Amino acid sequence: MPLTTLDLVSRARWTDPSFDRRDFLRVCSLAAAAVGLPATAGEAFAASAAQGRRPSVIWLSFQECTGCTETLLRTTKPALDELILDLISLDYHEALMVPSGKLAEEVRYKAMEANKGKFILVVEGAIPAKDGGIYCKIGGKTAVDILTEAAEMAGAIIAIGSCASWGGVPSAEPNPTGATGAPMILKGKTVVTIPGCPANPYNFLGTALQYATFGTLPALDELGRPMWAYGRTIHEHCPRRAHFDAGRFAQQFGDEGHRQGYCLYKLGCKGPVTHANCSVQSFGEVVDAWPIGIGHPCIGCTEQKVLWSIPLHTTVDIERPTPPDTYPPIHAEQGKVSPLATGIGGAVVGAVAGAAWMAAKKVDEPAPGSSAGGKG
Ligand code: FSX
Ligand code: SF4
Ligand code: F3S
Repeated sequence: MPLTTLDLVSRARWTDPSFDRRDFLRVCSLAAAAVGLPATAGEAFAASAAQGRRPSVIWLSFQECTGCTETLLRTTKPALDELILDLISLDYHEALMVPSGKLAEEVRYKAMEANKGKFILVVEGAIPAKDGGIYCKIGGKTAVDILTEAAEMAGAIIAIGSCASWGGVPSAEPNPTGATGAPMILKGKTVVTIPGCPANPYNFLGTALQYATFGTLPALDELGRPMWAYGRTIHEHCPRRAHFDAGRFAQQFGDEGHRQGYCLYKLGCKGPVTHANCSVQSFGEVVDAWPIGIGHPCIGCTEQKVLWSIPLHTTVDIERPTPPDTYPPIHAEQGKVSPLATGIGGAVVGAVAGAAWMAAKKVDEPAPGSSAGGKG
């Protein structure tokens, strides 16, 4: 099998005595922490990679802008070189590998054969299904055929980005190529989807590293999205939420409210109906590197039913437009306790004291059936 440049650099790095293993362990720990896994997962990543068990990754690219790869290029925990040289074996990626044409295809087939049933198949970009799939062909084969064939041999399938998850930008009306997502082509197979346009690289890394190390996939929602990353809406943990609750809204781009960092709901923010974690996990190491962080409303890029379906600056209905009116009092009078609290406190103290008295009583009493007798 012809070696790729990545193989050569990787092997040189592993046999280089100056390569610092502690540094490597640090990288693994950072990777685990960045994706919310416990510190022990970092040690497991490192042990797994040190034993040469770096999983083979085959990365297919179809209808896309390469933004998903671009964001991955900018991570620092781990940096891409650390990821592809130390943690995984990236055996095929058109944008990052040196071979091209026939040689690249050969590399892909050999890697898939050698790692059959074990490799991670990453799909970036939508798949055009209209007219026999003729709108995207590589090496004479349609994207539909390439994907179907690779998926049959893969151990895990991850669709990165909204394009691969459900069609994304290429599927916007009138969708001339019949662009759709990997799960729609691979019906019946488990496809982990990491939507986002582009996808948040840490959501991809967390999923890939979990599979690489433990052979498991995270819990997924009904759309194939990892729950740890897509279980809540942006609105639930948005740093501007306090402004929303207080009724402070930017009314126009550039107005005083916008400059003050007020809530962007009235400018069309889709945070209330968009499931994603970008409000707590930025895309890179730049502070506030996410749409709302730089003053633009969320456009719902992780949601098929929002992005390209609802106009960008149209407001959405939200379940709870106002905060609940049942917050507990914050400023209780000093030195006094409410009758209700006294009642509950009394009941609790009474119960504890009563239980203690009963326990003491039981200790003092002779055991039932003992010769000393007693009332029990
Ligand atoms: Fe799609 Fe990825 Fe949007 Fe681009 O490549 S999810 S067009 S930003 O980035 O596939
Ligand atoms: Fe944040 Fe948007 Fe919700 Fe306002 S509407 S709190 S900007 S998510
Ligand atoms: Fe996308 Fe909205 Fe986050 S547009 S990147 S889900 S803030």
